[in-house]
Amino acid sequence: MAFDYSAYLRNDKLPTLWCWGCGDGVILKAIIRAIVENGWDMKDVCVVSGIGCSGRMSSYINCNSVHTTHGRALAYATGIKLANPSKKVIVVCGDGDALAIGGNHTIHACRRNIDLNLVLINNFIYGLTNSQTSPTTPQGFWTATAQYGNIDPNFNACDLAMSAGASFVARESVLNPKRIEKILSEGFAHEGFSFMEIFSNCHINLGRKNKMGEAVECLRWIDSLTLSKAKYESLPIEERAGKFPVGVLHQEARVEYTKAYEEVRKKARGEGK
Ligand SMILES: Cc1ncc(C[n+]2csc(CCOP(=O)(O)OP(=O)(O)O)c2C)c(N)n1
Repeated sequence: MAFDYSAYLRNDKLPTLWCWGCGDGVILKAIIRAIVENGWDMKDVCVVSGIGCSGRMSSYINCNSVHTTHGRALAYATGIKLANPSKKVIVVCGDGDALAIGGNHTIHACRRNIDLNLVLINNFIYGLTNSQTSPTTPQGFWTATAQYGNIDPNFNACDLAMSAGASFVARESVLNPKRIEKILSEGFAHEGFSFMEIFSNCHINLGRKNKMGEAVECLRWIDSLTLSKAKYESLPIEERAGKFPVGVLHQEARVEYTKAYEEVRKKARGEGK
């Protein structure tokens, strides 16, 4: 039987404000399926988002939600989780939101290993505001702020998350909705900071402006960037530039922040050792 999304959506907010064919819709459905797979009660789930096309996610899922300021979703989410450690907190950010203005919050959330689930929708551009360069925009691409081609080197967000200490790191692309569901489901089940990057198509504000005439060309371009972890690791280092492995890239058990914080609270109350 077809999955009934309507029970998990704010149906009065539909249709979404996203452009036709935007990958954000694929990710919205995968988030819902991963919540259901984990057996989470929607009353216990909180979706926190920043500002951007991706930020609209918190408006559409029918649960507790906060649509916060640009770049500060993880700061809000950290407060929500510390005050309510039993709640399941999902944070949805764009590449600009989580890696530019909010980059600082991202690295420190990874370092603390707080039990938040960051879904980073990487469409390689500032989508909502019409095509400014983001930290993941490839070199040479046209953007509204780099009209002769972007010269900034882009960084690999999953490598950044691993170096900063995230205990679950994974990547997929909107070309594989079932695999997105799988990594989200595993990331949601993981205790600690889960960093899940999804490559998504902004065929309007990235593709079309970079001479990818059709949405499908933008998807083909995304497909050309990704390969399995095993294939990536078999490549000589000099051939890895511009390629991104997909799947679960890192998972470890590490002390979770709200648990450590509870110990501090006990000590402060004179209950600890
Ligand atoms: C403090 C602040 N600076 C700038 C903006 C304008 N602004 C809104 S969304 C956005 C970028 C969106 O890009 P991204 O985070 O990659 O998300 P996308 O729209 O691509 O999903 C910017 C610069 C803002 N709302 N607040």
